[in-house]
Amino acid sequence: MKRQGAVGFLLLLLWACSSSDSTGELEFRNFRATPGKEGFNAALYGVIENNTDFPETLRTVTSPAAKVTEIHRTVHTDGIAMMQPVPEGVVIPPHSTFSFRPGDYHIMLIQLRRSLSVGDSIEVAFSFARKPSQYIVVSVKRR
Ligand SMILES: [Cu+2]
Repeated sequence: MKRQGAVGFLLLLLWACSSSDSTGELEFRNFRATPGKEGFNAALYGVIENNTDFPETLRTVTSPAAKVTEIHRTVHTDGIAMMQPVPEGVVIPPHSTFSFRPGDYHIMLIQLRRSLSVGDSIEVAFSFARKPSQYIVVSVKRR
C-alpha cells in the first residue's frame, strides 16, 4: 500500500509539471493533445523554448499512445489546407521558441492505440540532435 502511494505521488508530480517541463535549457510549454478515438489520429500542440546559445533540431517525436508519430506542417495551396510530413525535423533557434499549433506545424499521433478523452494523459518523447531525449507527460484537452 505504501509503495502504491509513492507511485501515485510521483504521477501527481509528473502531472503537475506537464505544462512546463524543464531542463533549464529546453522548456516545454503548454503541451496538450487533442481527443481522438482508437485507430484514428490526434494532434499535439505546444511550445518548445531553446534557452541555449545554439540552434537545436527536434528530430523525432514518439509516444506509446500512437502507432506512428510524425511532425507535420499544414500548408495552404489554392485555398486548400493540406498536411505534409516534416521528416527532417524542425530547428529551434537559440534563445527562441518554436510553436506547434493548429493550422501550422503540429505533431500528429497516427492510429491511436486507445481512445484519448479530455483529462487523460500520455507520455511523449522528443529526440534532439544535440540534447538528450526529453520525456514529458501531456494532458488531453480540448483544443
Ligand atoms: Cu497532421
